[in-house]
Amino acid sequence: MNHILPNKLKALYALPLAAAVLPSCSQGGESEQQRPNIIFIMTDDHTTQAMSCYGGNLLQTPNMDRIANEGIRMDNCYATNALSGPSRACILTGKFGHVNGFTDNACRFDSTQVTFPKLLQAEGYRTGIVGKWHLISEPQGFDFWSILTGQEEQGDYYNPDFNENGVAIQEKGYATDIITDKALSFIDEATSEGKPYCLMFHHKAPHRNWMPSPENLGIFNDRVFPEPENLFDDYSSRTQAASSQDMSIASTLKEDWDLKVLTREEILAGGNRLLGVYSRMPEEVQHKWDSVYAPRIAEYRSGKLKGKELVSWKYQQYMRDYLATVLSVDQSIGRLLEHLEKNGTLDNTIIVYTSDQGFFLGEHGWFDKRFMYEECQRMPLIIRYPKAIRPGSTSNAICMNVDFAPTFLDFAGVDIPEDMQGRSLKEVLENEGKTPEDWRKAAYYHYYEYPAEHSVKRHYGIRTADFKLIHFYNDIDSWEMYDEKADPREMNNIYDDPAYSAQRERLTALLRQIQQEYGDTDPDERERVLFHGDRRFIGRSK
Ligand code: SGN
Ligand code: CA
Repeated sequence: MNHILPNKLKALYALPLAAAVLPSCSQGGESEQQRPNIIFIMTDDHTTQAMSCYGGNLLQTPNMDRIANEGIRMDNCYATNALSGPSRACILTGKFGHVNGFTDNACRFDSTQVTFPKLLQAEGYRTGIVGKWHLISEPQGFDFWSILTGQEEQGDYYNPDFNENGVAIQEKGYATDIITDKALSFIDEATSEGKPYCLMFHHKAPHRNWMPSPENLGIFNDRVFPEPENLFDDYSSRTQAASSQDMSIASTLKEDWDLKVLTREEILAGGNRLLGVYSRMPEEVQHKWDSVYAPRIAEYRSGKLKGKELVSWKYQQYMRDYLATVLSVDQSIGRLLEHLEKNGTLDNTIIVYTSDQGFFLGEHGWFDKRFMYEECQRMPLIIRYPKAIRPGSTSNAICMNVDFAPTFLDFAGVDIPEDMQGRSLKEVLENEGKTPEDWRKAAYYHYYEYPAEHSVKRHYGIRTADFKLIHFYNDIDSWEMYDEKADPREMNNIYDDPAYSAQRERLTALLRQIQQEYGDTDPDERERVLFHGDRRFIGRSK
């Protein structure tokens, strides 16, 4: 019925419909005709293994868990390309990278494209983005933006620089706190105007090089985290793509940047990458930093750590820093929820928490992402909106980051452009996570950034409920296939296993069909043409 109603009428219709489905969830006192606010929280590189609501045993994330417990946890949400810029471009446009033109981090986003914030803005929403943007061109479709700049737009953890509606500014403090302050003041302004709003609330954390806040510096230094059972993976049965990457805990983590085993004197002497970020910290924080990292430096230099023991040790240091930055994000979400509760708008706000992609926390011996393996292809996705979502729901529906744009438009009662390639999740969310009959059977993936940092070969593939099929191409031509139920850690490549030949044929046919459907049929050829995306570093192409 929705598609024959004009937008405004649809918006009015949407809520009573949801309320009819979930009578116990409707909120007394608030106007049922109010269009929902949308707060889209996205972190950078936060993975489900580091969220207690996804069963992770590394740390507690009570505020994220609250969103999941009072809303829905999506268990099969996938990035279409596990890299920041590409994921963000898919989210804004509802289209895959080969269509929106942003295929790797060397691209510049064509901001003249239709995006969901532009459409919401045109329908009376106040729109804002705070934090990481990473798409290089200036944001369009936002009434307010304050986006991180520097280090090729990754921004800084301490005293970060921003582009705020076109003006360069530097803020004092810790990025996660500052971005939260900006989010809350946007919310206050929009709320006082009485307009519905859409806020993209995008943290830098927990991106490399994992610098904790002053309060959380060293907070996990007494903890020993469980190692993933495949920390010492030997890649047997996998293709050369797995063994030729450069993202291992054993050898890729840098002493200065990642492990932080430099003394103050060494940092200040220069010739290291820490100097730039260390000198942004106030002196008292530098001193806390020095004392927190001193025992680590001593241990590292004791000469006692060798071989596997050294790798295990590096894993612990990596976890301590990464998880400490996650803790600040969880605290930020706590602040947000409390703020909305106090101003009375919590239940009329769709709160989404996700990350641009997942991340390896030592699985296969790695950090970083990029591969179409489960840990980083999977995105966390939890959503709270009691007017439509029954608290405590979970869902196995296969969704992708291209679904977010149509979902937000749908909830706002705004027409979804026909050329958006994702599908609205509204129906799934309103039905306690049940997968509709005609839902897609697979998530599509395509990674392009090679040759480049971390040396992950170009590849594409599909993930169904039970299997994964991957084709690595460009300077290799090799396939991997996994039985996800029998082998969730993806250790056993069954592509050439005769017992799976029927499934292999079926999956290959499905992959080709999906590529036809999405118009992604000739990856090598398309790479030469470079469509309407504008690249900054030509060197990263062929
Ligand atoms: C930086 C990091 C990489 C990371 C990319 C992309 N290197 O270049 O480890 O893969 O960002 O990350 S660093 O030495 O500068 O820390 S993304 O999330 O933005 O795609
Ligand atoms: Ca990222």
